Amino acid sequence: MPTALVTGITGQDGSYLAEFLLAKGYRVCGLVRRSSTENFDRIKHIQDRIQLVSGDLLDLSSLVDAVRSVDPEEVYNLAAQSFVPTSWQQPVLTGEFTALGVTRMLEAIRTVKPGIRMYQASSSEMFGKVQQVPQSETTPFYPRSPYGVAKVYGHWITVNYRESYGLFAVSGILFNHESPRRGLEFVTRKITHAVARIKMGLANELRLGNLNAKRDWGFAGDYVAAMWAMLQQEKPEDFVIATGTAHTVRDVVEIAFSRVDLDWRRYVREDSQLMRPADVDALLGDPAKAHKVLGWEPKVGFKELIEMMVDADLMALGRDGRGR
Ligand code: NDP
Ligand code: GDR
Repeated sequence: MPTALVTGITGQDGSYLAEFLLAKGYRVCGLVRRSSTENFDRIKHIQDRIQLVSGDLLDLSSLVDAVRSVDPEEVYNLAAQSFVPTSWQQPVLTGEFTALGVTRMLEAIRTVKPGIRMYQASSSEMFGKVQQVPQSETTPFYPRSPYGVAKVYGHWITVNYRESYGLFAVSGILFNHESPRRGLEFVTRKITHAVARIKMGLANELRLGNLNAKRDWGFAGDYVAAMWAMLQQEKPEDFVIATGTAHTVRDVVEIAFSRVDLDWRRYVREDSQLMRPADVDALLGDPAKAHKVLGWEPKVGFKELIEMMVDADLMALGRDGRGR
């Protein structure tokens, strides 16, 4: 039975990846940081089948201890400060988690067990002000936020440890992926959660920033399969993971409101406070290499994804009245 260590297991992707690896017969261990209250909502349904170890990306010795005690064959480094607007408010902390945290994890692996295969969660935000359309593995980076800059560092340090020390360390450049487990602050979930609240009579307005922003949105459950596939290859290589289609924030709004037969124009307000200092206007991925080499294809389409999220938010609200 192979063993995987997943950092960020309490996050959206960590929870889907843990389910995926359990189904493949893995022993799954997750790194969790200390908190005054437990934050295991996304993994409580599998908690009796996974093992949690404590550690923090800020603390190298905790990572060394975690790698030593778990003794994994594979490490998935998903932990990060992942919300782009927060990265302007906490740029140094974002750099510590999202950039230097990667070096700490690579160092822990190099020191304890260099044969480990490591997946690094890189991001389409690295393309930022895009230099090519669509974006592929060879498109130059131009990040537009402290988060994007930190991810570029994480990406290149992963490449560098591969080239310097021969580690099997790969970087998946994933475009936006969503699900009913997406954090409430990200735009798709903010919209679907608000639509459910408006439908239930609990809210009457949704304030949004840039409605024209375009993203290549897929389903998180599909994307974790690509992470695993990258670590099963003969040689370590980086991959773009995307659907190859893009939509605007306005498209998300239209689908979500029409799912519950409401006219979005009556509820949505543009709020300049929610505009970013420097936004990423449009991202579109080219997943051709992943299709060819990994045999990876997304299964859930855009409309189906947004409707799935609206339905889940409606169900959750019906269940506990708060949608959480
Ligand atoms: P989430 O924000 O849902 O989860 C982030 C996870 O990181 C949480 O489990 C969080 O723990 C953990 N974490 C944060 N800081 C630390 C730390 N200092 N030490 C240990 N753990 C920490 O992110 P997603 O699941 O959406 O994304 C997973 C990864 O993929 C991230 O690196 C993100 O930047 C990247 N990514 C995501 C994309 C997406 O569209 N979702 C696209 C491309 C890349 P806690 O619960 O304690 O806060
Ligand atoms: P993003 O996701 O920044 O692409 O990062 P987010 O859902 O936050 O924003 C997408 C686009 O929507 C516009 N937008 C709004 N965004 C939010 N959050 N709230 C709003 O009210 C709003 N109105 C308009 C934004 O301006 C932006 O253009 C996500 C994260 O998961 C990163 O960790 C990951 O690396 C990238 O996706 C790929």
